[in-house]
Amino acid sequence: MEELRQLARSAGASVVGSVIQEKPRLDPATLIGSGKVEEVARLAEQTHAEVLLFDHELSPIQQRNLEQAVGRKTLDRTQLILDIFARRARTREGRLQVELAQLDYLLPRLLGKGVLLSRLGGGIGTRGPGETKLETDRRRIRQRIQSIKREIERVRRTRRTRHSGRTRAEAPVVALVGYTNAGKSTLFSTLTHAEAPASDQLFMTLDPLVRRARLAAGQAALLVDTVGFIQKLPHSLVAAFRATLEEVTQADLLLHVMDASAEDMAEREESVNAVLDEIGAGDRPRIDVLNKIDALGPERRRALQDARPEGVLVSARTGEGLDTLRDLLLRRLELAPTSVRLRFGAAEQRAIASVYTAGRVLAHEADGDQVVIEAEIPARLVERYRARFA
Ligand SMILES: Nc1nc2c(ncn2[C@@H]2O[C@H](COP(=O)(O)OP(=O)(O)OP(=O)(O)O)[C@@H](O)[C@H]2O)c(=O)[nH]1
Ligand SMILES: [Mg+2]
Repeated sequence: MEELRQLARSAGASVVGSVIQEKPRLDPATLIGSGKVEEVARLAEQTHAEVLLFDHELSPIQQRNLEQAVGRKTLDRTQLILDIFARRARTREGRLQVELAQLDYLLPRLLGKGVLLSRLGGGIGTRGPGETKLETDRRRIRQRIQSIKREIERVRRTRRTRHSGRTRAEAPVVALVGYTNAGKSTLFSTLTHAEAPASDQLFMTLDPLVRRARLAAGQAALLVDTVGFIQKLPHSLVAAFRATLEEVTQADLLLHVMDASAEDMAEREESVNAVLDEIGAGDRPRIDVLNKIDALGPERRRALQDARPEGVLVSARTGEGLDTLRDLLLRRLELAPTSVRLRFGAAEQRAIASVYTAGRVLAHEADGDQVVIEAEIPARLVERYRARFA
């Protein structure tokens, strides 16, 4: 319930009351029992509530029945999350992805031709998908879904071209992943000296942000800040954000940022692992970053480190532990400068130029119609160069 509260606040609502029902069998018509419906209706009246939020998924029928019985707009957890995403989307790609997720959620819920999209789709605000024609039918929605998918695919291809060039030449890519509110953006800002908006609201970050992080003299990595995950993350959102999350599946290394001060850290970790598996990033090399240790006493820190010897304890806020994290990154990313002697054909200008970008050239000499270069390059690139230019 605390998480639902936080979600509600992040969607711009203020919470005026809450009701819990423990019930072994859910009511197919209204989810909660009829007595409970009356109790909720009374509470809504007393508190002047405008919206009802359910932590549980509602069927279209349940949603309609509840709205009629209580006379209030009624949303389930998925719709609430979609609503927050719709508020946060800034870039064209982000907006397209959110709209795709909303339509995907709506499509099976259209009860018949001509159902009002605004009623089903609009969240706490009026952020339903489309916003253009409120009355529409399935066929039009399917067409829209297709055209959004094509558009997203186009954006994705552009990014991929940019990305592969960047990755090879410059630096390894490290993606920050984790539960929403774990402190990913705060850590990102500290490591890159950039300003990624961070706040106590859930799903603050939507669009991925890439910046260079200097780890030691002449050694850097590209850091990617990404959208956070949550328990019961709507499947349509994961699917819609596949393009964005590609940054994660292709990263050289993942930093799994966890809020070590959260009581349910282990459950959150499970949720994150499930999403990582779903997007095909489950097998990426990973470092567990246990964040917010400034909020823990010495006892709990010790217990935490004992329980997770591989994890790195940090505070993105105070900077504690970040040197250890940087050292570990340097090692895991194999960034240590390594001497190589390489031989190129005179025509291989691009490859020669790439050595200059990748490392430090110590000597560059002609040998007949060939070019011999002595350089120091990151250890991780040594095999790749030696195989072709020995
Ligand atoms: N005490 C403490 N708070 C932190 C620390 N790091 C981040 N926070 C706070 O945690 C909240 C969430 O931080 P963000 O960096 O926005 O978290 P995020 O993982 O990027 O969240 P989303 O983008 O919403 O998924 C903010 O209020 C931060 O100030 C830390 O090391 N210690
Ligand atoms: Mg963030």
